[in-house]
Amino acid sequence: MNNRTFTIIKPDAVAAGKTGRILDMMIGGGFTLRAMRMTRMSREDAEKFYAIHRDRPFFGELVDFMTSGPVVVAVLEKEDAVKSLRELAGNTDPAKAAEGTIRRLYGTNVGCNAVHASDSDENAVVESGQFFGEEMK
Ligand code: DAT
Ligand code: MG
Repeated sequence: MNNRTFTIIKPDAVAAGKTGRILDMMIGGGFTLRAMRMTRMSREDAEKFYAIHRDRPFFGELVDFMTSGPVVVAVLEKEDAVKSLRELAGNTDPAKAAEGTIRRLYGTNVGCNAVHASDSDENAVVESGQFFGEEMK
């Protein structure tokens, strides 16, 4: 169960026309797409997705941002997928992310940072389930 992760190409990157380049980096990095679609998150979707952060001072901004435009949600497969995608995504703050990472290349700031990448196998399953439900069973 360590071969799948979940990603969101966030509204800043989609609006900037970076969807193709980001998917190319993921596929070029050895990931296989198992499910993918473009959607617009409702406030309910975003609040549920980021529920763990609901008491943080940036929660309202985070929900505003994630619902501000279309996103691309996808399930990716690769050996050690969670760790591998976190590395490819880079630090939460694009200014601190390593050269060549997605967030360094395409992130705007710590709040608007181009992509989400699940942080554990358990969360990858929960997050994939929120958007793809039965398809992933
Ligand atoms: P990550 O997305 O790297 O797992 P996280 O789980 O700490 O980071 O935070 C989730 C998202 O919340 C993050 O991608 C962007 C936003 N966020 C985190 N820290 C923030 C901050 N200090 N100010 C504004 N937004 C922040
Ligand atoms: Mg996180």
